Amino acid sequence: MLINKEELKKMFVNNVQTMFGKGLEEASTNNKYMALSRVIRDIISKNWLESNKRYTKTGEKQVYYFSMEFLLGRLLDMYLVNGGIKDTCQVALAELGIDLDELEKQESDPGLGNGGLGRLAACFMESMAAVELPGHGCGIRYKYGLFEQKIVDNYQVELPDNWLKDGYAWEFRKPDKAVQVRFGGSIREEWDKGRTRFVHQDYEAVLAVPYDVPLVGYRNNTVNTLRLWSAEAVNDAFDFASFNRGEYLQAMGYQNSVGQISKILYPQDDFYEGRVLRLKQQYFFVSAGLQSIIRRYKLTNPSMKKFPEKVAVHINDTHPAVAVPELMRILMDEEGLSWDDAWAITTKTISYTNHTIMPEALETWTIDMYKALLPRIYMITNEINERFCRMLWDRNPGNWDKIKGMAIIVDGMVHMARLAVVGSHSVNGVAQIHTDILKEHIMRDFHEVYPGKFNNKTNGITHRRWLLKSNPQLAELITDCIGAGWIKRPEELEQFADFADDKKVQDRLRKIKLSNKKILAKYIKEHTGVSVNIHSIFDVHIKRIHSYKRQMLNIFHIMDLYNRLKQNPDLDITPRTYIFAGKAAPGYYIAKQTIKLINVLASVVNKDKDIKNKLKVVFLENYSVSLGEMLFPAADVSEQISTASKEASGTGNMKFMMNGAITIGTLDGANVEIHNAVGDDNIFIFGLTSKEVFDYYLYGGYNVWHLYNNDIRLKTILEQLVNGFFPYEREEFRAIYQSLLSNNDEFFVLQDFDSYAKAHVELDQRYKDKEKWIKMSIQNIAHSGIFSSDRTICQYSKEIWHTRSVDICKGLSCSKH
Ligand code: 26V
Repeated sequence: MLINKEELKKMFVNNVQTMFGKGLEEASTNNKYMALSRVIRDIISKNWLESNKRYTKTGEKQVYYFSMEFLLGRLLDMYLVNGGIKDTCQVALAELGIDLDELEKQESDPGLGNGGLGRLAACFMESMAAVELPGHGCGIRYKYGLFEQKIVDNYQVELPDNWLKDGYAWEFRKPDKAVQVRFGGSIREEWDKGRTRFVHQDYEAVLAVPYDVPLVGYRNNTVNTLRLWSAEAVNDAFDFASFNRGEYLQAMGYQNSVGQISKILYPQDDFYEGRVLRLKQQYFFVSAGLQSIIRRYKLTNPSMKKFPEKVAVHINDTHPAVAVPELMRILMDEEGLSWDDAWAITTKTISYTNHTIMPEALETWTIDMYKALLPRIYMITNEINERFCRMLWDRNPGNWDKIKGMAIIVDGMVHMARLAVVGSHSVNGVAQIHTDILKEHIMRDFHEVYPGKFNNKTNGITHRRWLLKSNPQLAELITDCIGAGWIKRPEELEQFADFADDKKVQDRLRKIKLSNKKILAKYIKEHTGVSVNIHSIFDVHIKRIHSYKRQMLNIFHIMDLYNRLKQNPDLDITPRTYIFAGKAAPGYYIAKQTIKLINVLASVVNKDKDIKNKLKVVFLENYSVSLGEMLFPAADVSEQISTASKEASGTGNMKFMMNGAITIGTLDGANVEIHNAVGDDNIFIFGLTSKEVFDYYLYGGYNVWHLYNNDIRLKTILEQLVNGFFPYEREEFRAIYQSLLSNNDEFFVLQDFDSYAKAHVELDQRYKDKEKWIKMSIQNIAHSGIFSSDRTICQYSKEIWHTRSVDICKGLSCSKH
């Protein structure tokens, strides 16, 4: 983006006056933030227009990434960095006596996602713009994002996330692009000119209004679009008519039910409940998104035949899987295509990513609900199912069990993952081990039928947000060593390994880590009151709280360390600060108890003078993208300790690595590939392998009582949960105790305890050798390039979407050329 300092100052001061009627002296920090965002908005809009024009002119294939969640994080700083105007802006403001950092903190951090899946979508958006792909997002503009978490009396308390309360600077409402979405009613069949017409009647119509957010590429003038849909009442006429008929309550009921659709993000992740509102949300944004894509396509394309050559629709997990029957509906009922033509177009257009193998996350709807809410979509889904089952019958005549295990509609339920596999041309997992598990276990039968559909795309993260923006000192060090090429070509980070033995680089890296730890320590003190030693190991475990992610294993290990320190305060361990953050789904009792246990343990450990400050435990409330940006750069150790086979990929693991933290982890998800990238010497691997886990599930042989009775450390810890060691929670923690002992420890916490503890001993010893440790850190940073989402996106583009990049400023004068 092109702007000079003086221009920027002028625009900024002018905005303060015109927007707030104030001079600079009277303006509040928020006023100034709003005024600055307006300047940036104006600059971005120019490139945005240009990008869209260029896309139309070149007619290149467009990608639409459909996702229920986009966990964007704050945007102002990313816009400045990617637009190449951060320095200009910083200096311009400084000359006006304003600190840019302070203004940036005014921006709300929209929590429009639960965790990994939503954050991945946001990283993908950033990378698509960076590699100049015409790729856009389609989702929901939730009025309330994921709840704000507070810790009160050691418990998690949920508050609404009212991220829109002061307005949102980066959205552009586009009422002229609104479309209608229809729910309920019934289908009447009419015979019309030799074919059946399906007429949807007595439906409830909802208006989907788009709010567009610009996605700015790194110094390339590309601006893509994230289109978030908001639900509104169709028009006032309905209300007036009802009022006139005295149907006030009915009219209000309609308004109310419409408002619900885009009101709130469901706060579970990896746990599915068949709520009708959730299905409504899914169909709402999918239908609106597809309608607007087709509307745009038809502006320049006379026939639907070429649709798959011009449009790729990617569905992020099964949440948007109704895209399959919805696209069929539009192509047949509105565009007049035959079933076969519509099916060919639909399957060539849609591709699907699976993000979890957890059975409790699989989406299935009861036929009754699906049919009542989406009658025409149900008919089409039924037809897809029948044709699919017939094909299966031809392959396996008489094998009902097999067909039952694969049918899209069976036993009164509609199976969305099956619909997504059958209705798409590509199904991918998000890390090699995850894809292998899909092919060999969870989707084995489907893989047999469609061997060519399945492929792997290991996740990635945008190194611009997670390194360049959030760890500017480290970014500068890397650039000083290897030049700035890595920002566009993250694979060049590899060259940083040449500096592993360079004492000056080692020393600078050590200082950078320490300075990031200092910033975090200050935040910890301010938010929890706990003073932590910045020379202790910062051991960080941040992610959603879930049994399979095994925060419990970490807690048990801390309890064991504490017990040993109580026995021997002179125990030779490096002082440790254990840092946790993460939200628990509001209805997930054990997860909430886990948070309580961490907090209670913290209060016992942190005030105990006997252990000579060797251990500190903190839980930071309200984990978010912004908090992550402070935590990853300050971590020494990254906890990635899920039960092998359960974590599809993980992306936090990549953020830590990129910031020089060392992983202690199981061979699960992308940890396996991180291990391959850095080698045995630069990571601490422990625990059961996924094969061993599967074998236990299949053949049995695991007995938690055996471990309980034979490992005194475990027996002690488990008893401490219920024997008054935590005096006020004596009865409360019995649920955790029981979940482990009565349910035979579903996630093998006890089984992996010993090898986890041993890995920590090794880690502690390695940390004592300062030089070895810093070399490990350099190796991790240097080998993190392959985990950039630029790499991931290029693979999706080449192997799934078949899209090409578009140079927005070809032939124009811009900052890139
Ligand atoms: C599932 C459900 C089920 C219904 C209720 C609401 C809801 C919301 C989200 C989800 C998705 C859970 C799947 C998920 O987040 N998977 C994570 O995806 C990451 C990106 O691929 C990956 O790194 C994590 O390992 C994986 O757990």
